[in-house]
Amino acid sequence: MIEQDGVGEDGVWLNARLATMVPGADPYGSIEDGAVAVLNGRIAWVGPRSELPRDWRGAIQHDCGGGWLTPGFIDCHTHIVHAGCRAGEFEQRLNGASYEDIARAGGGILASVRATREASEEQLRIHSLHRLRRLLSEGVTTVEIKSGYGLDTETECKMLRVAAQLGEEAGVRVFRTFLGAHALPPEYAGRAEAYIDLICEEMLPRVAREKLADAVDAFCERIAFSPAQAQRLFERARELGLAVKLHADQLSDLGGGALAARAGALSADHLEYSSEKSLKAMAKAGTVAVLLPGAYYMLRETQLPPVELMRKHGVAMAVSTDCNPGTSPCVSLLLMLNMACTLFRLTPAEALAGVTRHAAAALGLQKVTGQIAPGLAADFALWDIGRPAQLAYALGANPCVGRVFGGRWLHD
Ligand code: DI6
Ligand code: FE
Repeated sequence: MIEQDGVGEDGVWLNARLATMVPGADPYGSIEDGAVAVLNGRIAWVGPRSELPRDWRGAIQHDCGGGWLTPGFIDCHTHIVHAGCRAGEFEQRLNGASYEDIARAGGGILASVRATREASEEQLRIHSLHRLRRLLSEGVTTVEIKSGYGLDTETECKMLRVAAQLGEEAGVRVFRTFLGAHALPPEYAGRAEAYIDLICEEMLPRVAREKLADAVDAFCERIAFSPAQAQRLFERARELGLAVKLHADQLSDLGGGALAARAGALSADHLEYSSEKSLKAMAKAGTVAVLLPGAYYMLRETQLPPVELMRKHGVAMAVSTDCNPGTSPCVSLLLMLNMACTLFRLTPAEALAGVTRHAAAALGLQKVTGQIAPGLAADFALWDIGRPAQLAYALGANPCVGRVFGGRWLHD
């Protein structure tokens, strides 16, 4: 994990209404006129201001101006590091071509692979930083970044190094995921097993040795890799001590949710076509469902993810941008909150939990961030809003007044 070292001053955050997102009777974990005491970049105490312990009364005070303070947002599924633009494919799709047609004709992910291989590390960093800054301006303090537009050892490593540099530069915690099994590279056309061998024998050991990633992901789909191939990768990832995640059941039901659960995955993502059996297995394994309404919207998908069944079985739901050049060219987590509610029928409180507490769990970071609770990082977003539901309600507004990362104010 790439943690910025900038620990801010110790002090107390006052004159705020808190949406702590701590589970309990109130879905936002609200505290009116709250106070948060911060020591060494971590939350030491949270509660109503009137109950602030005496020892904190002389500490440095940060005035939140009566706004709402939430946990810093977490975007737990992005492909934000990439080169090139695929607006041309968007036009083709509007003229009737499907995502799968374009992929089979050598476009889609492979178009981004060509551009990303050609880009220098510096070019890749600059383009990605531009997108990342926009994402962060909406209160994001943790972001997951995947590789997967290299599909050769050098370019995959280049992407993961850029992801680390971005974390150091932009005031954000970066969780890195190796997604070498995103698509079959042209050099391996017709030889998927040989490519999986390359990943298991060369790419993954190097990624682990150079500590370039925290987790391993795969695209398990008819146009990508089979469940058996994903399973092989997961076994190797586990041997190397890496967590696993899966792009599952986005375009068809290949039992990806159940496969992820069997592997003890942190999350299974997309899930439009998941069966009830998969969801039950995920609930049992504690595998988080990451919902990606941007991709659903852009592909004009009509199969809704089975949200009601997720609720019924107690599968935690996270919400993310899936920021990628093909199916979700999106750098707004606030827009995803709205779409999670309007398209998928989440409540605004469920959507907010999806970019805080549950997004943290999707990265295995529930003991680090995602709630305003003692012991967790002092990662907050401050909002000029009257009630938390406004975060999911407004379209194209950004009421974020500032971010606090590890106890330090960042006015982007
Ligand atoms: N599913 C997605 O939605 C993205 N990757 C994936 O496995 C799409 C990536 C792209 O089209 O570039
Ligand atoms: Fe994705």
